[in-house]
Amino acid sequence: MSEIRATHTLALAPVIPPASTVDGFVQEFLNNLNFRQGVALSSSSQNDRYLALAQTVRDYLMARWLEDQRAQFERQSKGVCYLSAEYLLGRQLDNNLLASDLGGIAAEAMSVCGIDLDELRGLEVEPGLGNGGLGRLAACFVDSLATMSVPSIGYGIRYEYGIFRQTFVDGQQAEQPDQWLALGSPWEFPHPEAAQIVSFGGHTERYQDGDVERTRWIPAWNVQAVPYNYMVPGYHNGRVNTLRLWSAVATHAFDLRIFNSGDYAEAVRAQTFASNISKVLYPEDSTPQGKELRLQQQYFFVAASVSDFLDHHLADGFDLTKLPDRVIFQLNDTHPVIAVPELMRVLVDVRGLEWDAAWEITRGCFAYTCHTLLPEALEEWSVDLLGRLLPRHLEIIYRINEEFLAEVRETYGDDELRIRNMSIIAEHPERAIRMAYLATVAGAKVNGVAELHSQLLRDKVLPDFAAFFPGKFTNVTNGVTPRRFLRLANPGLSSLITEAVGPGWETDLDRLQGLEAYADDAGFRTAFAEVKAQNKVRLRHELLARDGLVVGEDHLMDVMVKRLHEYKRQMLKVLHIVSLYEGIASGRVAAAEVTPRTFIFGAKAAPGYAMAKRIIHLINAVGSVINDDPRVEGRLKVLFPPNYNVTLAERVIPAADLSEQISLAGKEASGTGNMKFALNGALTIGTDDGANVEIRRLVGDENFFLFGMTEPEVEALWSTGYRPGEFYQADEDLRRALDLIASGAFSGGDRSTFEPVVSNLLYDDRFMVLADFAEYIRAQREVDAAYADQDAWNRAAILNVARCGFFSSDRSMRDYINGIWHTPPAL
Ligand code: GPQ
Repeated sequence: MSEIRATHTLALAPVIPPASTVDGFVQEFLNNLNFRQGVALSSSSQNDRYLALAQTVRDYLMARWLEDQRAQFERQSKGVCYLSAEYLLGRQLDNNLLASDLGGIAAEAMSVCGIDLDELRGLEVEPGLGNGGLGRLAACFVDSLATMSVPSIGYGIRYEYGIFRQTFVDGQQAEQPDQWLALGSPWEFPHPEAAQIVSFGGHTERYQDGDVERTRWIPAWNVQAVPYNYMVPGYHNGRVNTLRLWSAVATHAFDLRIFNSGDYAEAVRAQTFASNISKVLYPEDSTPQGKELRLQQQYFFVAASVSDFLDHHLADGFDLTKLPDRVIFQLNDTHPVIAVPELMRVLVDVRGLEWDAAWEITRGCFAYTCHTLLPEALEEWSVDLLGRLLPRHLEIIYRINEEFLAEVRETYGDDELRIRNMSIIAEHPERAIRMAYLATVAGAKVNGVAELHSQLLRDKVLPDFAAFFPGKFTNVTNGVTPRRFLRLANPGLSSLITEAVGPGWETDLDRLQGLEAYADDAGFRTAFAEVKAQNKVRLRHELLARDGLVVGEDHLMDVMVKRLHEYKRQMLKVLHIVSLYEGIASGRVAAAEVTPRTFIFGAKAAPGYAMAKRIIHLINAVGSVINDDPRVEGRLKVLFPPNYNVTLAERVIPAADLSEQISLAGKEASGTGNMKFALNGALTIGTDDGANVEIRRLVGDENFFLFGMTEPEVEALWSTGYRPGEFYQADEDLRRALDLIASGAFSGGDRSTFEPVVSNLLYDDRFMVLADFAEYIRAQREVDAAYADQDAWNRAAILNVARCGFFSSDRSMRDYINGIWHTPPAL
């Protein structure tokens, strides 16, 4: 009795946050430093102080977090489970200080203790649990969901090593392990008591359960999934949502059995084997990796997440047929799609539902977001591999496919070609599961990530499905969180915005429209230019301290930061730079006539992507020649700080004048960097691709430098046979630039170093760099001309900011909520 009473009393005990005063903060900080870190202030290291500070911020958020978890359970209202293999979070300290409105108090408290808050900020190693846009989008979305008080959980993997740390050795990319956990993360809360068992391998068997025949899976091995919770605080709304990332460890049973048998080495091997599952993030972006371990990772985290939700979030006696009214599992690309047969397995094999009822539930519980148009990036798993690893799931997928194709037959008759095209199982080159098709068949909705992308997805990638499932396909244009990418990254511009339009724009970004009027205010334009100049100075200091790189003074800051991929066309940018350089170096152009520019690149290449790594090498090689050539001194600078990540993005983007968004039309699903630049007052030079289309429509043609073929033009050129050599022959500037690279001018006279890059462009050029070169150069000349009139440039930049409120991820969330999820905020 006393035990029950005690628990009951404790359950009612309020969680009391520390006092929101400088004194309260200091007290809590010292407590954490002394009693958790176990050090005195006088003898504490900077890392001790960082950890104690982080713990203090956590303490303030804790009461709200616990309360929100309790309230979410009690309400049982419909919520979102966002399933994503990646979350590219960026640093937490600043974000959490901002969200909880403790920035001012913390700064004062630290100074009372004789500590420089900025220095502590710099110690945090960002959790880089994602590759690029897809992972960063997930991080923006959970931020917005918390800020909008939407009941939601983000589920993912706690990789022990996130995206590799990039260094350059002789200009070439080298990859170092990302030891983000080396000094411990103060932001995570392990919950071993809530571990889930995830099974693999083995076989299935039928058995008689009364008068029904059922199937059970007899797995061969399993691992424990241990959840780690992370706080996701909403902005100034007192909400704290949860991000729950899974870590793999060997199961106790497995362990004990082997330990008891006396085989210590085998037991340790089992441990290692299990923990391998969450060991490292695959550094691939927009290309699938057909690796067994990757499928293990995918199944590992979705199986744990689905069970976690069913076991811990549903009220006792919950009627599972009502599940679609209680939860929507959003599939962030195909990586979590194995959750579909997993939910079917749990409902049918474990919970004993009939197949049809289970399928009805499942179809109501999933929605799928596609993030690509590259056919080679659509995941497929060989039947052989999937069947070995997840035999029961393969059976379930076969049955889903069989029933789906029967429906297709009902509609179209025995149209075998169509049936083969729509089958979830591909037959060539090997039998494989098309994960995007499975997601499309199961999902209540399927969305692309920008208008053009969604249209091409419907018309080009999945046209048969769009015809068969009218109403299933929809668009949600991506967005970015204005808290991190404007308020935190650009305090100068943020203050200016607040002065102009008043407070509150951080959660209602359409209010940026109020800046429109200020574009014509000369005083405002001056203040705006001053902020941009200060941001450049800040970047200058940062790059000097971080990498010893020197940004040109009073230069146009021309920035291309994103993953290195041929379709994104960093090569086009390189050719522009080489062309400018060649003009000066050959004496045909006077250096004084060239607009002084600093080109900044940031890009990681997938370690196995040879061409991407050659392009990185080339950029560095071009940079070292140009930066050392006295003939261009003061006019051109090429900087490539290594290890571009969220932290660096927050410095670079606010300093940019020109945003390079130059993918081949029809290849970039959306882009989100493009939105961040425009919101920070950079002008875009871009193709008619991804969300560029919407940016240009909103900011106006006159405030955007458009160039290049449209998607239909690209298609037309392909179908008539694209011969890049003809463009080379026809364009003298292009010839000179390519010839200079081929001559070995950037490789110490060695013509072989960049020969593969040059040949690739001349004889293959899948992404039509040469075809768009002339237009790109033309547009860059327009940039130069526009930049010459600083006042007009600033006006255009202000209009970019004023007109891009649409690109808040809060708006994306509203679109998902209204069109797909139907999960109202819990206010
Ligand atoms: N994206 Cl398929 C990734 O970052 N990784 C991937 O594996 C795939 C897509 C990006 C995509 O290239 C960008 O255009 C999008 O803006 C981004 O996803 C978010 O939707």
